[in-house]
Amino acid sequence: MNIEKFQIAEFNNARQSDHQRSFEYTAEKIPNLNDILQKLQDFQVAIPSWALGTGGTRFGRFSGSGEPRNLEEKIADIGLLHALNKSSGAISLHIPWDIPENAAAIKALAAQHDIRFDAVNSNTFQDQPDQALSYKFGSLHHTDKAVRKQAIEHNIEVIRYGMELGSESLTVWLSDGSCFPGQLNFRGAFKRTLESLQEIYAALPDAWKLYIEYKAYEPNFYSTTIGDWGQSLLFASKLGPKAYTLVDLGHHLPNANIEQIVALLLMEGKLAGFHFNDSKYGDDDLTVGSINPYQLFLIFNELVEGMDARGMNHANDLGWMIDASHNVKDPLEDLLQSVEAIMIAYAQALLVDTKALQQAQLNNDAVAAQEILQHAFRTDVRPLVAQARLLSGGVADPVAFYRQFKVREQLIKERGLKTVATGL
Ligand code: RM4
Ligand code: MN
Ligand code: MN
Repeated sequence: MNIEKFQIAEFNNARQSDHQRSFEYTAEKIPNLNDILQKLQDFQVAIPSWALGTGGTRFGRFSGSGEPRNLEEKIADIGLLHALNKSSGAISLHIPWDIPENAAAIKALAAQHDIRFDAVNSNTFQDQPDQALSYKFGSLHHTDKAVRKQAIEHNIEVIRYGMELGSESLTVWLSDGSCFPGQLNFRGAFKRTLESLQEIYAALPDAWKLYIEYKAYEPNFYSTTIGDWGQSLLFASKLGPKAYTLVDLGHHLPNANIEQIVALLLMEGKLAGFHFNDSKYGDDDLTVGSINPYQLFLIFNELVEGMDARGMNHANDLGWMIDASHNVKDPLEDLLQSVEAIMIAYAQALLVDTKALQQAQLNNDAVAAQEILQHAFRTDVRPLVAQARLLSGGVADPVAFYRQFKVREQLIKERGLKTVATGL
């Protein structure tokens, strides 16, 4: 389905005077308003191809309706999101869930929607029906050289797909690990993984980056071979300048200070980027900002401060992606909420009075530091985010538009009630 310009205009006009009032109220207190609006307009968050269908749990999957049946329909879905919020102009593909059979046609379709190709993701955590050897006991760390070779070749194939589409990074997330004490020789597993990653690294084209994702536990429950940011950074440092550590918010042990991790990785020039989601317990893959928006803000605060300290471009110098998959929400509504939560946290971080905060830190003034941070966090920046979206041609309130124009109902008419998108 297409969203028509007149629908957007009609919807926005009905909200214009309300929006204008709240925007002016917030805007008059912001000295660098235009700079902030421009940064918000530039910021794009990639949508993972596996988040467009209703996710399942290991207990089952309750598929939604009107889900995309192929990659073309997934791109169309992201096109819808981007038309509404103007901040979702990128897609991240997971291979082999979404193989671009005809790369040129897929590229052209994405370009029509103003969507570029973000990192490509390999999958050596599941066995595919036509696969020769099993990943039951790992992939890049496997004790059997033949399994490692198969996993390396898969990653190189994923790079090739990415090159055809214009991606410039490969994200490797491994489920490799062990479930019981004694099952695995930790040093052996590390060394084998390093050797495998070295072969993948050698196959990277010049401008490409390798993103190494870590995860504390699950599906292995005793050890994960790339279990935390220290282990990921160790691999990234040994591999070389094209290798970076990727932070997925749900991949930490409870209460981890993620903002501190981010600050240090940025300082070392080794932060790849993010997989955004939120969690109450572990890798829950809940909507980012739904459980702990303050943490998200604190992370963005470190990002903005740390990127500015290195003269980095907020929009382009790190990889920004959502990585969530739900079993109860309409995936498109969930993604609209996710992007909005990210934009809000980013806007709040842009409001932090950095100089005053640095002074408070020098004075060991914890009270002033808290006042400064929470002043930014408690500012209602939704009108700023909406203004940036309107300036880019999007809609004042994406979720309200989606419901008012019955987008899902239209998609069900086009695609049917019983559709299942590839993914988790
Ligand atoms: C993993 C990890 C990866 C994602 C898969 C689907 O937990 O977050 O980034 O590709 O899930
Ligand atoms: Mn992830
Ligand atoms: Mn995950």
